[in-house]
Amino acid sequence: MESPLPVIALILPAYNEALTIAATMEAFHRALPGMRIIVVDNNSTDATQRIASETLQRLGAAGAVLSELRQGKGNAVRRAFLEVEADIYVMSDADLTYPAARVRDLIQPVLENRADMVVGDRLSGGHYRQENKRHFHGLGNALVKWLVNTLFHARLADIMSGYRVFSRRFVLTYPLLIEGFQIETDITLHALDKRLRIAEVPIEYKDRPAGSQSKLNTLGDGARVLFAIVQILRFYRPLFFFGCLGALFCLAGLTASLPVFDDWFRYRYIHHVPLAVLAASLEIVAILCLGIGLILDSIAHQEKMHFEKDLLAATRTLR
Ligand SMILES: Nc1nc2c(ncn2[C@@H]2O[C@H](COP(=O)(O)OP(=O)(O)O)[C@@H](O)[C@H]2O)c(=O)[nH]1
Ligand SMILES: [Mg+2]
Repeated sequence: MESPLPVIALILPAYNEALTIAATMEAFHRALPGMRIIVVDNNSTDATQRIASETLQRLGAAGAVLSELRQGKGNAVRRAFLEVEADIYVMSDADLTYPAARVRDLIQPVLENRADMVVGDRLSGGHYRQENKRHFHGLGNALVKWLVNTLFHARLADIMSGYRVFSRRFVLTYPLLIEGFQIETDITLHALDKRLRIAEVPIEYKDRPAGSQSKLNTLGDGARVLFAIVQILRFYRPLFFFGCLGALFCLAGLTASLPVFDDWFRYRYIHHVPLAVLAASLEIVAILCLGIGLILDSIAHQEKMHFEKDLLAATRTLR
């Protein structure tokens, strides 16, 4: 008996994309007519929702327009993951920046069970650098990418692409806690940390068409990148993170203790009493940091054990 055709669902989170939503849906429908199209609208103040519903009808495509009240791309994708049953999930922006025509190339590795997640890589072809007008944005991304690749001994080209394909197993075992925009990085980190297979497919990337606005603000980017780095280290390398913090406190404590030791060796008496108290306190904080790092490290280890068990269970029920 031939196995039934896999159900493929396209998830398009959309917030105020009236200008581009219809063209995006059409392009994907043309590329793969059997695909279900799920648009997750998120309190758009323009006609996104109406246009999406009309387009869905006009194309005669299976799918739905969901409306998620909690704002944020992460919340929208979560809603789709919770509500939509499929064998393969495709995620893309609703802004015409990603090439819909390449969707078959992205699906193929998952279809052939060569990957659990496929990422449309905008960077290898050089298109993103040409098209993306926000340069600081690029610099911050490069820094986070370097950190992620170094921590996980990986060589990923694009960790923040919004064009991705997931296997059903991936979606069923990914705990989506992110509400907003860091969702792409979070998914990549999850895949690396849990040793899921990632395949990258170089794609072309176009800037948004004139008049269409990105929902990312570049102003807060520096802070956002720094925050992202701290979060990554805190969650994925807690011993390293708190160990470094501890080392800093230890060093500060030693520096504060120099005059104290000097007193002791010269006069056999301590004149710098406040400094002595400060030094001792800093060393206690240093030890605390190390202890916190050790505890979190073993919690992370246990989490991984639980995940591996869930993964096995999910895999067994999938068959
Ligand atoms: N549902 C929903 N979609 C969002 C939200 N913010 C952004 N998006 C969508 O997520 C996609 C990526 O956002 P975009 O502004 O293009 O980010 P960029 O590609 O990094 O510039 C687009 O399709 C947006 O419409 C949101 O709060 N809710
Ligand atoms: Mg976009």
